[in-house]
Amino acid sequence: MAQANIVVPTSLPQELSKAHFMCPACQVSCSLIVELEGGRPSKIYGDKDNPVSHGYSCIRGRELANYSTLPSRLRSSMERLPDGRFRPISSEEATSKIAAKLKAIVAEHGPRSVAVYAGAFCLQNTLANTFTVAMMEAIGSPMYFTPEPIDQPGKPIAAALHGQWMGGFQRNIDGFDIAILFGSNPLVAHAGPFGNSPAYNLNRAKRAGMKLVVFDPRRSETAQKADLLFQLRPAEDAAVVAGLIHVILEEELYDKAFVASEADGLEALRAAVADYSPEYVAARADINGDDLVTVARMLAAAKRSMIHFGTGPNMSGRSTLCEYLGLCLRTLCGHWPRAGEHIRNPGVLINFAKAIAATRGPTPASGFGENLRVHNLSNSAAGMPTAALPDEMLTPGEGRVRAFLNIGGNPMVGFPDQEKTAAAMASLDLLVTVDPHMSGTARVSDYVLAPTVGLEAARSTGFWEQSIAYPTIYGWDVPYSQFSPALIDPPEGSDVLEEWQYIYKICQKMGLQLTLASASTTSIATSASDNELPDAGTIKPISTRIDMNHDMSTMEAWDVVYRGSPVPWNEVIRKSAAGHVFDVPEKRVAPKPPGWMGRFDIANTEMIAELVEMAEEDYVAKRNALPFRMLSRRLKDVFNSCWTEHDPLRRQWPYNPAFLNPADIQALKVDPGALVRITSEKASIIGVVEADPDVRPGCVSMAHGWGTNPDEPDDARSQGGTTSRLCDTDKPTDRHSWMPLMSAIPVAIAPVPEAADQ
Ligand SMILES: Nc1nc2c(c(=O)[nH]1)N[C@H]1C(S)=C(S)[C@@H](COP(=O)(O)OP(=O)(O)OC[C@H]3O[C@@H](n4cnc5c(=O)[nH]c(N)nc54)[C@H](O)[C@@H]3O)O[C@H]1N2
Ligand SMILES: Nc1nc2c(c(=O)[nH]1)N[C@H]1C(S)=C(S)[C@@H](COP(=O)(O)OP(=O)(O)OC[C@H]3O[C@@H](n4cnc5c(=O)[nH]c(N)nc54)[C@H](O)[C@@H]3O)O[C@H]1N2
Ligand code: SF4
Ligand SMILES: [Mo]
Repeated sequence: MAQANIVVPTSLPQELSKAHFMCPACQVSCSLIVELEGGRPSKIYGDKDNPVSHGYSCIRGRELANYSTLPSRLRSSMERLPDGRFRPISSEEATSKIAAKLKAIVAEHGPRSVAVYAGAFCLQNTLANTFTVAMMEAIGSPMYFTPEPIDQPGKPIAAALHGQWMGGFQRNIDGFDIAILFGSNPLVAHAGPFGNSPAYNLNRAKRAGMKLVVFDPRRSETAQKADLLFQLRPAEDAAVVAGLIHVILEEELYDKAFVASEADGLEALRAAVADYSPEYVAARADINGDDLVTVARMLAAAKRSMIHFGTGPNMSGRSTLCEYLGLCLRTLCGHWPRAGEHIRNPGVLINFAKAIAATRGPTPASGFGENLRVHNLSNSAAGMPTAALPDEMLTPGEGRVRAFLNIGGNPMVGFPDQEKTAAAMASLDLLVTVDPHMSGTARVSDYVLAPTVGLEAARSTGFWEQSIAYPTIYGWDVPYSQFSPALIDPPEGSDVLEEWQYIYKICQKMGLQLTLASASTTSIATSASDNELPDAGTIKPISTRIDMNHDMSTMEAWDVVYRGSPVPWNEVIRKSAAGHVFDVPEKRVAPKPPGWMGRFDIANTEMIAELVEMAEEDYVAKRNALPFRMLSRRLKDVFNSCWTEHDPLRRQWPYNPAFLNPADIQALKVDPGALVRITSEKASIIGVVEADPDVRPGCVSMAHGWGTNPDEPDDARSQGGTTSRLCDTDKPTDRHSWMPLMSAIPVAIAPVPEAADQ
């Protein structure tokens, strides 16, 4: 274990030292100060001198001090016995058994029978994800799945249909005249345009003159800071964006020169939004039509804007259409970085493609890579369609997925349609989970591999830097990087490895040859990133063939994974223990090369058809079938299903409350704290009522990631309710991603009789 970043200031008592550490507890990589007493962490807080996180931290980061020694934390791997109980198993024995089983399954059923799910704690862990991708390549299986198609799949899919701007997607946070957020709550989720330290960045942008407009059926923490808030009816976001386009076109406010030079389809788009007058949209979404016109005019008058759709609209049925219309709006306003403009972050660890003020034009949204055997699906711009993976496991025949590695994810509560996910997991010949806790998915796994956690492993900000090429999350404005060596050893007597070490061992024991692609030359594996554009000064991939006969050290793994980075990896290690802004030459957007042919398509046939169909649907009848809408949301203290078992993070609620407007609570004749049954067309769950005047009447707002598996007893008050049970993957909302409704789900709510509430 390297302890290079520990400094012992003279002012501290003996035995007490302080160290900097990059928080690995979510994707945004805050810089923390860790106080160590006798080598163990005693206190953690945000580093106020850090140039990007400015002292920000949340309770999850501060609680890392206790994370290693939580009673629920696995100190060794586990094997499930035939009677369903688990026994501890050494990492050597577990990896040997898994390797033997995987080898036999591949030999008998082919490489495609092995699938992997790179969950949140694989994707954001560069070593884990790079080794996972390399393992799948070595096996020869294309079945690599991520959470993206059940998150905001419309982003990359719409970018493919519309065309990506090679001058970059993002701009400096303080550079916007207006930010319009649809169903996104960055002050809690740290997703979307304000990066980490969201309150600091939002204030900074507001001081620089930015106006904030929020569309959310819930007056969220971010919505409370808005200059204009539209507490719209759920799932009407696409109609609202069509309305904004309608006003901008009707009032001729669009950037005529930019549209003429860069986009095709203006007249078809104009015709398709003709029905979406402010009056029609206002009635449909139950918002103020005059204010909508005001927003359209503000947007058109702005020079720079940020239009961001969070998980709310992406999960409520028209993910691709919302994102697509958002891109059309941006194109109509000409709000893309232009030639000569400063590029937000030239990159420390990541080689970003050369920025050019042009688009290559539309690219296929799906239909490439591997075909699934079900629903005529294929790989898509958002990656392999995760919502269809359970069907792929359950459908008999050649090529069926029989072995499943779940690395840092929790499909049993995260995948939509819990009943089907449970059946799919039960159908497997081998289910392996890499997780520090006995999560819902771990509890149905054959093997649970116990990883190092928190301060026990070295961490790098590379993932967050990658996000600059990617519109879901939002990197930094400056070439910042932090590398933190491991600070502590795992608790004595434990047998835990880093995720990548498990994968490496399994591959060694399977006799596989790994070739690792440098993360400095690839982008997030599933995203249609600028790096993949062949005309834009292509980045040549760097890969390293590993000598599989040697034991790789962590530092060697990092070295390989960041080979070829713009700032040499050794320099990053040397300078960035506390986080460092590197002196990287500024880059600017290059002009469009002469004779360039690519143009945006602002009238994609499929999208125009959906607009027409949406205008024709009987939205009143649709609305009235079931009275409530279940809205997806995030809770401040927990991260999806993580840390829901850790007391300090359950201090406010030991379950996921069903937030309802007080008027609805009264009409339901229940009291706050009572249990209610929430029933969708698919299933029903129990929720604990919490009054929240900020929730729009007719909506119930609930976080996912809680609750038990279908064959375990429900206990809403201590475990919460599993909202994914309400989702129905037999009713997809998108043909590319197969995502079903995961927000704005029609539900009925009824009191649970008191006798049943024990
Ligand atoms: N503290 C914390 N942070 C997290 C997470 C967490 O669990 N906890 N999860 C992480 C993950 S995996 C992700 S993907 C990001 C997500 O980050 P965000 O996309 O910002 O997610 P939320 O905070 O859930 O905000 C979604 C908002 O959408 C609203 N909404 C729901 N349905 C609709 C609709 O139909 N239309 C509109 N306009 N709004 C709607 C909800 O009321 C809610 O306020 O957050 C990440 N950060
Ligand atoms: N109904 C509904 N469903 C949803 C959503 C929704 O809003 N509503 N949101 C969707 C979204 S946006 C996402 S991203 C997915 C979340 O999808 P997942 O990535 O599948 O879910 P998490 O709950 O974040 O699971 C993380 C798991 O990692 C484990 N873990 C924590 N720390 C570590 C670590 O250091 N190493 C390893 N190996 N494991 C660790 C945790 O114990 C947990 O079991 O859920 C999706 N599902
Ligand atoms: S916001 Fe994320 S990175 Fe920052 S302290 Fe919290 S969990 Fe850690
Ligand atoms: Mo997510």
